[in-house]
Amino acid sequence: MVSRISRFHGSLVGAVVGDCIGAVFEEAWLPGINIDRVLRQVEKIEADNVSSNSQVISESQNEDRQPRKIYKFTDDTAMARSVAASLIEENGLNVKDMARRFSEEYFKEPWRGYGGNICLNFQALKESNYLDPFGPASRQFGGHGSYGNGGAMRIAPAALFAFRKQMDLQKLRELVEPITKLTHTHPHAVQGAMLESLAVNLALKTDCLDPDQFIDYLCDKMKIVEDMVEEERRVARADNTDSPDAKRAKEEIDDDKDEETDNDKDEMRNQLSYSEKLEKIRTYIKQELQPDTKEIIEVLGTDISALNSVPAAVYAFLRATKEIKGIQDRNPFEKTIIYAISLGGDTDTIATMAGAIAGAYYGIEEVPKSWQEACEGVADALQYATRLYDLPIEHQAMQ
Ligand code: R7I
Ligand code: MG
Ligand code: MG
Ligand code: MG
Repeated sequence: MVSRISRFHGSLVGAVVGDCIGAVFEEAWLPGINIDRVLRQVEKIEADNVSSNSQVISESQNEDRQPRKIYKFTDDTAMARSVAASLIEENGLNVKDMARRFSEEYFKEPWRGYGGNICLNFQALKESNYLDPFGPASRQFGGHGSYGNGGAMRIAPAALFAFRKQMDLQKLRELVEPITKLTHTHPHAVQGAMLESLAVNLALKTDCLDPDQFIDYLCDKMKIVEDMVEEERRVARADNTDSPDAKRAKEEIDDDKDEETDNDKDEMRNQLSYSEKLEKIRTYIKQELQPDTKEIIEVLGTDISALNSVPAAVYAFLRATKEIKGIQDRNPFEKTIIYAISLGGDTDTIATMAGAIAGAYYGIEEVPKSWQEACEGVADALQYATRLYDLPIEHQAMQ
């Protein structure tokens, strides 16, 4: 059986290698990538070759070997590291500390490939000296907040923390929701971070994976989460409409209103919810023949929004338990990452989320050493995982 510490290491390192390797393809924003092409990239990493490559921005020297390429992590890992560091240092959630870490990290290395609008958020947080850590995010995009996947992509350390503290669904939500709302207040972003954290948390405690049971659990929990998030939003709207703060915020939002286009509204109306997408995944994994990439892109989505990327990451993890042509000789962790990237679109983020789930189930032993050596930030991820694992257990209500 895979030890728990190996799973902690596997999850955070899995997230890092998914980000670093996925980032090679992110900018191309391809609608699906031939699996052989992804495989060739992975083989290149494994062969440790020295040819020039635009993703390579630093080199490290091995004693007898030629200079080795290091694949840089992106914003996904940069933000996950802040989540981990804050939870560890505070032994709990301190939103101002976390907001400060996000923002300082961004201003230190703004070139990590951050989402287009999140940067304004960091600027506003810094200017207000983090006095209102949720304010700037809540005023973005006409007041409904970003629906980007930036909340879900960084949440794995919180899932490990929640596992250590034996949190139930309610406690998990009290942790994940504020972490997400520091930058993303849209319900889809919050629900997406919940789905990713539930999947990592479940993978950590699953000893013998049954894809049907795995998806059943997530489906049940996400139905509850969707109801809770919607209800809270409805109550907040009803409570807030008359307060002076709300009036001031509304003025700022109105200035911003043109950001929410009719296109956005149309898109929202046509989308399946998370639990509906999980139902689709349930159907897929029961089938003999798995759907092709085109169908996954159309039904689950592979873009920058949380709703159109977190389900694809969950599916990649489950898909890797089945035959995938061209990569059958690879272990299931490797299959998860290669398949996740082959879906195209937001490759670093889908691969980081899938990697966090797969690593939490298969453990660090299944993450190839050559990948670990080639990706920046692996040593830190191992340390963060150890420190999360070593946090004191506090008994909270178990389900
Ligand atoms: O979500 P976020 O942190 O971006 C994460 C992505 C990952 O792929 C990373 O790897 C990195 O490449 O970026 O950043 P946000 O700026 O909050 O959201 C990302 C983008 O989603 C925005 O720049 C918008 O283009 C789009 N977006 C929206 N567009 C219209 N209406 C997010 N929310 C909205 C919206 O409400
Ligand atoms: Mg990124
Ligand atoms: Mg990007
Ligand atoms: Mg991305």
